[in-house]
Amino acid sequence: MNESPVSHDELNQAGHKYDFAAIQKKWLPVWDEMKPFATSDSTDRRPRKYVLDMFPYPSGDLHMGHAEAFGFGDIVARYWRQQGFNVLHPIGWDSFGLPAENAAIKRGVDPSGWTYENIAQQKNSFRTYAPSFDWDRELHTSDPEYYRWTQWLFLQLYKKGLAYRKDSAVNWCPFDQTVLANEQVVDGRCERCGNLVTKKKLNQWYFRITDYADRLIDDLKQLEGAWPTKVLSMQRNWVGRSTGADVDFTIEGRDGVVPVYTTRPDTLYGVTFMVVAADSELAAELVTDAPAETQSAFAEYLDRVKGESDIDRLSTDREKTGVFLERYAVNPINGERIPIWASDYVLADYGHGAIMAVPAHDQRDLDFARAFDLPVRVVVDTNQPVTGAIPVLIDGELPDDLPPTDPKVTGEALVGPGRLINSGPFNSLSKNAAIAKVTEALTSSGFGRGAKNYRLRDWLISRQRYWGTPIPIIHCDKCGEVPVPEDQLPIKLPSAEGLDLQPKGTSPLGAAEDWINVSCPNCDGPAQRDSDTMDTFVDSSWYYLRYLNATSDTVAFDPAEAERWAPVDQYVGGVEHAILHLLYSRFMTKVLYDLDYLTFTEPFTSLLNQGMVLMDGAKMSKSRGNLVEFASELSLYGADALRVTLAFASPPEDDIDWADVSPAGSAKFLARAWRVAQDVTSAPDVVWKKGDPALRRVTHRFLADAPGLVESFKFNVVIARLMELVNVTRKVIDTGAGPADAAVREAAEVTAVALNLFAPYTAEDMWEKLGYEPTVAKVLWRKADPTLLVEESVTCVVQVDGKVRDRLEVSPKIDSDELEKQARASAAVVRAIGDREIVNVVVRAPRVVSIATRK
Ligand code: ANZ
Ligand code: ZN
Repeated sequence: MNESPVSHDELNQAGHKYDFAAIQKKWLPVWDEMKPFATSDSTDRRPRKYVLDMFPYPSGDLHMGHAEAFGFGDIVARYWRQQGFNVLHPIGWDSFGLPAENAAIKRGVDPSGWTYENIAQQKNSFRTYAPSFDWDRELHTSDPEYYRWTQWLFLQLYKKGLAYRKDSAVNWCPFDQTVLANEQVVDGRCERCGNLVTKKKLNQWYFRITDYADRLIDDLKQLEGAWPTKVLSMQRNWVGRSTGADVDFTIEGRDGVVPVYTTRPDTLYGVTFMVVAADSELAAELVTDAPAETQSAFAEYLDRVKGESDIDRLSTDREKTGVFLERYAVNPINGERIPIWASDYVLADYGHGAIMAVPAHDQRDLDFARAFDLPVRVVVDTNQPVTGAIPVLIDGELPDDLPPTDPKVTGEALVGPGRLINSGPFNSLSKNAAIAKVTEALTSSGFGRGAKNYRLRDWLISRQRYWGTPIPIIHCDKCGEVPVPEDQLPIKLPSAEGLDLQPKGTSPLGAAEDWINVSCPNCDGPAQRDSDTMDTFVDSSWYYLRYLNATSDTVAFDPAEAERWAPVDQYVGGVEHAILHLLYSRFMTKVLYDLDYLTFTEPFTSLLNQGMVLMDGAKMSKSRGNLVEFASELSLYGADALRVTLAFASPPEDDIDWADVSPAGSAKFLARAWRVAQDVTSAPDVVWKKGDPALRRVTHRFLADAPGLVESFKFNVVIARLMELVNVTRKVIDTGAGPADAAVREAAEVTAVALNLFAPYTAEDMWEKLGYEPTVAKVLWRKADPTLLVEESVTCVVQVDGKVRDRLEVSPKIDSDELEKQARASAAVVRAIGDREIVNVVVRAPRVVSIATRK
């Protein structure tokens, strides 16, 4: 940070002091009047850009994290306007959700009142912070004008068979008394309140996102290079596509087959036991004929397993537990008889809930085998090289001096590449070749087939809480589920007055008798509304489209507008949304594409994840006592200094420690820049060309470099360069050609236009001082003059035998070798030398090269 003090002069000229509060007060009403960022003019022919910040959740006032994210988004939005684009940069509120409801219960107030008061406060802070929003498109997801269309969207999915209800064991938070999506369970605990999550069987609404699993992975290709690599892989892992084979095992004394899913069909000869999920139906069935002792051991075990989270169950560094079911399966490939165990490390709802255990090559199976002393058989020799020719077997063994490592002894499963052994006709094939060959053999013999599996589950969208979008379904005894006719939308939330919002496992809406009891749209008989509300991730899965027609009461959004503006060119927000929000928006976009409402399949073309704002190395929080309040920083330093500080602190992806930055230093820099504009004495029509050439070169270098830097999000570098420009300008004013020099005006104007990206108030005030009308936000970026970008050059004379044959324009810093090379390469020089031999070359860089030849 530039810590040089504000000059004496600057501070002492009464009435001419840089006063951020006065400047803010002066320009806010002007901008309110002008609406410089409105995008309502449909005849505007400029090319378009859509710049979007993840909309805030109104839980209180804005915080420093908002200041950072919205500051960065605003730099991008303002930048594209200067580059001649019509930029859509809207704002709204993600205003439904549990925190509002919990806060409302705690304070005994209405969730709606609480929410809209917070919004008013945030809006007020935003006004001062002055991001370049088009306020005419403001939306709140909790307005009936918005959620009417969320309900419409639900109905479109319902009609397509993508919204359905089923009974299932769901994640249940006993504290919040609500269902949680898998995504909302972190380390077995509720993402919101941190309490342990349990399982509960409930009838719930789902969106069939698993139908889109392949596309959710494959379409990530469109985003490579434009989304952070980390987010791309988080998306990929969340969907978790795995490829392998299903193998059909039979069970002694039981009809039919039990398929198991494996990613390693090449290890089929190494199967030494089978494991079924303890909480699967198959386990319950198999144990029924077992001795009473086994049955009670199993029942006890099952009780324990029911309280465990999937994450714990899959963990590799956990002691293995299980119960032998006294039953045997038969391996279809070699007829071998293997014992069947029940354990928690196999999940009931992945693959088929049963596995073929290959302890030699799977760590969890090995841990289990070692715990219960089950056999381990190596079938892939990982000491064998897999490249080169296939080795010839000697006595049925690979010709290897190094015997295969024994995992039963080492405790480490052999998971790497190698060649097959102990595997009948597949011996000596490489692991990868064997995976293909065994799958083929299974398919042709009818014992199995290639298969895929996904970690992704359908999206559980129903919540038993009040403050959300009501699900537009009516339940009729006669007709069953009846969708609410679209012309009856919105189904408005009843007033919270008189409703008990305390969580108790059923939706509070069920008690709103006047609301819940309706007549069936189909048969007119008595019926009831669905009392659940939707997960707020449904609201935010499509909001980027609603901005396009935020006030329409005839459509959710107009496909023609979507064609014009969408997809979003630049999305800005926190990495905490790297999985869910992005996954759901991507899903909804694909659904709307399939329904012919959209012509693109990915909603956000480019993504910027800002880092966090820390204090003293830790995440800010009230309880930790290191909370820096946005409101107090804003009144201490002003919006511009805050914005500059955040942009200057580091590259935007990195965390910022507020203890290490200097908003006061930023304010000083802004005062210096502002003072330069104040000092300019030339008129706007002064001829720049006549200005100080050195200053002009710095100005134009900046003009040339800044766009690329902004586009690669190097905001901190742009500010550093701007500081340099201001310093050089100041020198010319104070000790050089003086304030009347044309180059000083040019530099001041370029500074104002560039500062519009980071410090809009200061920029606007400078622009006025330079003699222009508002607003500087609409001024286009100037093109750098290429003649000012080349380094200064000198003329080098090249002589051959005393005669000047060429003149080269070269850098004054050129070295002798390079200069000689250039001289010898000159066509005129080559011609002058002809086929004579060079006997001497004298180089005096950078001015002269003299070549002598033998005559
Ligand atoms: C035999 C085998 C041998 C396996 C080997 C792995 C290595 P992903 O990649 O996650 O799809 N598996 C299958 N169903 C399971 C379930 N319901 N719960 C827990 N584990 C299950 O992993 C697939 C592998 O995980 C499968 O391949 C299976 O173990 C196990 F050397 O089969 B494998
Ligand atoms: Zn009916």
